[in-house]
Amino acid sequence: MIQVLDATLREGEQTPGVYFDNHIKLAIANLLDQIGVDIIESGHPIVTAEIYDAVKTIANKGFNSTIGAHSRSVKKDVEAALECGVDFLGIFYCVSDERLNGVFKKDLNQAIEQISDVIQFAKKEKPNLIIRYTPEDTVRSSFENVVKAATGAVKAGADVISIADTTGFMVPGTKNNFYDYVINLRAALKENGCEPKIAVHCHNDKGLALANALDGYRAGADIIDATVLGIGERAGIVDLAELLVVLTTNFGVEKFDLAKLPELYKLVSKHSGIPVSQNYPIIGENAFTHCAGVHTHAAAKNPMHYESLNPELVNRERKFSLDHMSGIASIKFALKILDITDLLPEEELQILEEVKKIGQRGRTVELSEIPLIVDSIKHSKHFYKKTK
Ligand code: HCA
Ligand code: CU
Repeated sequence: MIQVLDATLREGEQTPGVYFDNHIKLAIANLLDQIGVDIIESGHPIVTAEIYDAVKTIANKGFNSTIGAHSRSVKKDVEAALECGVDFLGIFYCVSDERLNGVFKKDLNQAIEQISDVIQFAKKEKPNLIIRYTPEDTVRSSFENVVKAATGAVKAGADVISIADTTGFMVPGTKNNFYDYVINLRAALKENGCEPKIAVHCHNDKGLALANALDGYRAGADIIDATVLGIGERAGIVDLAELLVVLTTNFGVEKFDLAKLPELYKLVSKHSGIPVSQNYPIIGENAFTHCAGVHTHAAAKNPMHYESLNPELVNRERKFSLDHMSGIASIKFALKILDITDLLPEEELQILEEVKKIGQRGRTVELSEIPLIVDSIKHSKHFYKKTK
C-alpha cells in the first residue's frame, strides 16, 4: 500500500519567510496524524535548538504516524535525530561528480564510504530505525553514480531510496520521466542484490510535481512526499490535499481522513503567511462554487454535470455565486434556498437585473443580500407608485 510522507515541517520551512512556532508545529503534526499521513518529516534537529525541541516533542507524542527527521550525511546530525527519538531518518548526500568535486572536494567512492559509515552507525544505534537515503538531485545526476551510491547505502542498512527531482526537471511522457526512472532504478538495484522501498520527491518548478509523483506511483513507487499548500524551496513540491484526494478517488486508497484537510490548510496558511488563492484546488474559496447561469441551472439539478469531486468528501459545501454570469435559474435557486416564495415572475427578473448590474461592477452577490435586494425592489416600486 502506498505511503504518504508529509514534509511541511521540513521542506515547508525552507520556503522563504516561513517558520512555525513549536506549538504550531505540534498542532500541524496532530492534524497530519489524524488525517492518517504515514510519515511526518518533522524537521532537521541540528539546524537550531528550537527545531531540535520540536522534533523531540513530536517524536514523543505517541502519534500513529511514523515520525522522521532530516539529516545530512554526518554523524552529529544522526546523533541529534536519535536523541530526539525519531523512528525514521532521511539522510541526503549528492552524487554528481561536479557537486562532489566542486563543493565537497571528494570523489564518488569517498562519498559512498561516508554515506555507508553514517548509515551503519545509525542502524547500530537503533536497529529498527527506518533509514531513507536520498542522492540529492537524483534525476540529473549520472544514473551509474546513483545506482552505486544507492547500492552502498542499502548494503549499509538503508531501507528506502528516494528519487529526488530537486529542481522540478522531469516531464511525464518525455525521456526524462518518473515512470521509467522508478522501473530502471528498481531493476538496477535488484541486479546488485538490493530491494529497497522507493520514494519519490518531486519539486514543482514547472507545475508538474503531482503528475510526476503519480507517474512514479504507477511504476510502483512506495512512498510519495508532499507538503500542505505544496510549500517548499522555490515553487515547492507536491500538494498534500491534491495527492490524497487523487489517491482516494482515483486509485482506491481508502485510508485518509480527507475531512480534516480544510482545517489543516487554514492553520498552515495562517502561520506560514501564504494565502490560499481562491481558485486553489480542493481548498480554495471557489473550488466548489458554480458561477455561470448555465452551470448553476444544471448543477442545481444534478451536481455531477459540473463536478468531478464531491465537496462533502473534504468537508466543503457546494456554492452558487450570483453575479453578471447568473441566469434566472440561479435566482430561482437562490430564492428556493432562502424560502422566498411570494414573488411575481417580473420581480424575479428585476432581481436578476440587479444582480447582473452588481456583478458587472466586479462584485459577487452573497445569498444573504438577496432579501435586501427583494426589499429594495418592493420599496422602490411602492415609492414609484406613490409619486406617480
Ligand atoms: C534539501 C533538498 C531535498 C532533499 C530531499 C530528501 C531535495 O532541501 O535538502 O532529503 O529526500 O529536494 O533534494 O529537499
Ligand atoms: Cu526538496
